[in-house]
Amino acid sequence: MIKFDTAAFFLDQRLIPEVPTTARHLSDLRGIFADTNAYESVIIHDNPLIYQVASVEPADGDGQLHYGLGMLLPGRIGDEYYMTKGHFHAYRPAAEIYVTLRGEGVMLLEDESGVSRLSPMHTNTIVYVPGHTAHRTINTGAEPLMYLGIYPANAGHDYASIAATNFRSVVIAVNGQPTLIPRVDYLTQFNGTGS
Ligand code: S6P
Ligand code: ZN
Repeated sequence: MIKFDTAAFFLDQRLIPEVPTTARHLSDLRGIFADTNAYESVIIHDNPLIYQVASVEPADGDGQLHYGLGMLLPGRIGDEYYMTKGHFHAYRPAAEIYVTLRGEGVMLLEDESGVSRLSPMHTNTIVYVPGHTAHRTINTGAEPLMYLGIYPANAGHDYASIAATNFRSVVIAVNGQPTLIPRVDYLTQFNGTGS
């Protein structure tokens, strides 16, 4: 049992709830991992927790902020690391700040024209997610990746738009290093050859 450690996080006198508001298991991430054989070989006997989020929504309306404490577990499916579903904000101009509290990872960012880039996530660093940008959190380390995401109250989630392509790039382990490559290249050349 992995502890969802919220005890240290008081913000504006509000304790982030100890009970996560979202928990996604491997079965919730069907279609996300590129190596479908690797996915099926795990899901047939196990359905591990991949990540959970405790979201806090103090108030709605113009100028308000929501925030969420995320915990993304370490692990891999095939050559890919455990990752979040990823989304655009339903209100496209809404930006977001991610503060990494613990662990090692990368944020995969993809703009509306399909251009991708990675932003590193290390303890005590910030990733700025601009508006109009799909974002997926990826744990490349050996420990749980803990992060705080802070976003406008009206941001919302649009999962469907980016699910259509499932991001145009993948992050895979090549010689143990996280590497960004076009999904099409992974599917045609790299599938099953990473390490
Ligand atoms: C919300 C923010 C995070 C994510 C969380 C889970 O705007 O970006 O709280 O919701 O990291 O990711 P996902 O893609 O499953 O919502
Ligand atoms: Zn977001």
